[in-house]
Amino acid sequence: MQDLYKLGFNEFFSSGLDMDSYNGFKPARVTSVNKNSYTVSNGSKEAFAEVTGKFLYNSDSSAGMPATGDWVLAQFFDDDSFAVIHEIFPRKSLLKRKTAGKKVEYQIIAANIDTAVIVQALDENYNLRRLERYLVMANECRIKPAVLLSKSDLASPEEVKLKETDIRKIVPGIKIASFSNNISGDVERISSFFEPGKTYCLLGSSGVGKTSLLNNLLNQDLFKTGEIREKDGRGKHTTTRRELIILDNGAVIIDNPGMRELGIISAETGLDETFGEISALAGNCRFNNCTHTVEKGCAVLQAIQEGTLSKERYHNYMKMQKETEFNEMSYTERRQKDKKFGKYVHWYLKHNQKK
Ligand SMILES: Nc1nc2c(ncn2[C@@H]2O[C@H](COP(=O)(O)OP(=O)(O)OP(=O)(O)O)[C@@H](O)[C@H]2O)c(=O)[nH]1
Ligand SMILES: [Mg+2]
Ligand SMILES: [Zn+2]
Repeated sequence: MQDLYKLGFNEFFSSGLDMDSYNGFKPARVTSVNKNSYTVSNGSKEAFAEVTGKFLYNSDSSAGMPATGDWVLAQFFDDDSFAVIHEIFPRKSLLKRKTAGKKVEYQIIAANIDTAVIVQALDENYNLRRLERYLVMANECRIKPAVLLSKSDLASPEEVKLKETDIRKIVPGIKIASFSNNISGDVERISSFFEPGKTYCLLGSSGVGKTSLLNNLLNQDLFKTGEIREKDGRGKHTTTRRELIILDNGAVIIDNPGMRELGIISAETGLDETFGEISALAGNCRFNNCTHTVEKGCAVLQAIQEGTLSKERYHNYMKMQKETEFNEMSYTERRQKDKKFGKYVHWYLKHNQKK
């Protein structure tokens, strides 16, 4: 059990499932998810794992299946080298995003994350508007965000300071660290960013140096990193699956494939939290149903005019607001259609089984 606590297990999880009724089953943490299989760890050893048929039969969405970072109850075989997953412990948090492309569906990123670490490189990749998008996602999932700025070797110390200050302006009090993977010993300097017993998820575009950071933290080239494309300076999506790794100091990190786009579905809380000052201003608009676009007496527009709210931030807010409204609508429609179909299947089975 000691090893499990090292992996982040705690009373929150152990009190969520009556473990006595699972005689002989043991808790383990999902370290990676493959097409039809998983790897799980008991803190000292990794095992190949599969789910029971019950999972495949019962789960109507990907949220019902184990995700990287999940705590599960499993039955171990063959000297703990193979496991069958029977239950998922109640989750402390679930990080999800809209799937890439036109489909309005959620994709599970990882479970039981304490901090979502948004990684941006201090080159053209640095972008406050994209940062806000990641913040909305983290806040919507009620996961604390933090920021890591990589490739500090490509910017002057003054520039790094300035960028950190700009981020603090939009998210007061957020934890930020800047570092370079290319300066020897620099990653060591920021290693206390990752606290023992906590689980971190590295998020950001392809090529910002997430995996390089992980390798540096582990002090070995364990995972593949990729060259940047000459043409546009972007990464090549070197990391292809989420992977949970435990550092020597006891912090747990999940590396992720770089994200191309970050759409959002229904993110009212996330937007309110990320754009707190805009929500507060909206309360002062003359009309209750103010759209903050053309109305007289709009406190949001007034703030832009007075220069206390930046136009770029306002536009980003409005854009995401529209996007979430649109996606929310199609998502609800889809769910309703799926539900109707589910009911039909149920009815059909009931009426045709006895024949
Ligand atoms: N100059 C500079 N280059 C870096 C730094 N960190 C990483 N790189 C380079 O950036 C490229 C991409 O690094 P990766 O660690 O593979 O990036 P990633 O974020 O894991 O990318 P994906 O796995 O595709 O999401 C590699 O060529 C690294 O050598 C840094 O701090 N400074
Ligand atoms: Mg990578
Ligand atoms: Zn208004």
